Amino acid sequence: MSVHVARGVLELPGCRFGIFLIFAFSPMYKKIYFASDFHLGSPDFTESRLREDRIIRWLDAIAADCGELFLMGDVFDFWFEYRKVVPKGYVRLLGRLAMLSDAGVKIWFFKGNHDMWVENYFTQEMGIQIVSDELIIERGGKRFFLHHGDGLGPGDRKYKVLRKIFRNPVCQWLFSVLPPVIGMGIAGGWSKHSRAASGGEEEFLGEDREWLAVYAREILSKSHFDYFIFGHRHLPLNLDLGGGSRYINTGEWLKHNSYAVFDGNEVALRYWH
Ligand SMILES: [Mn+2]
Repeated sequence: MSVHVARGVLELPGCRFGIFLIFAFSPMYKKIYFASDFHLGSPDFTESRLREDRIIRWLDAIAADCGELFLMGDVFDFWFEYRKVVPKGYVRLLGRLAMLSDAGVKIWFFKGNHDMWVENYFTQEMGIQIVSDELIIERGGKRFFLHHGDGLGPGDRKYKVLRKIFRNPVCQWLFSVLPPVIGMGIAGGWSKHSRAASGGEEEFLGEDREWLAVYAREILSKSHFDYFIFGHRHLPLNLDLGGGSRYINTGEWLKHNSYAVFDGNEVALRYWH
């Protein structure tokens, strides 16, 4: 039956309209979206649910023209995947991501400093690709350097040590054998002291001192990229790095509701209201 319909469409006199349709719906014209730092779960259930609803409305709005979705880290304020158990909550977000993925949207999930303990659950359930560190891609003839942004650039020595411990397989195994009520309890306490929960305003340090811009310039001295896209900073940024390169920070969704979108030609920083 479907074969007959397809043949019927091709045999229509308005064949050019058919070609238009093929182009109009081809993935070439779909946009690429980048967002990070939803920090779902923080500071409490009620506020997190409101934020989750906002994110859902945004996902619904972009669904029609979204070809790829890059979740650039810290989607969850804490996530730990036990061998057979995952944390409660976030069903709406997970449901929407599953819907998008089933509809053909390629989804990437970057490990953030808050949710680096993802294993294969999202991949198995939703076909989401997990990214551990940086990801270098080329789209529309542009080169992208993508990373959550934690542990890069000068300074932050304490966190860089901590990151090694957090990412150590033995340490992760030790944590995984703790009963979840203890493990999640420790994580909850730590999460309360995190930046997201404190609600402090992030201050722009200037183009020369923003450490991810410093890091990007360092990379640029070795290799050209059109776009560096990071999260983690909790400050939406769109900075000119010179030589046709830009540093975009996707910001966060506690206050800014910011995201980046690539239309096949350039990356723009946008806000969802
Ligand atoms: Mn972060």
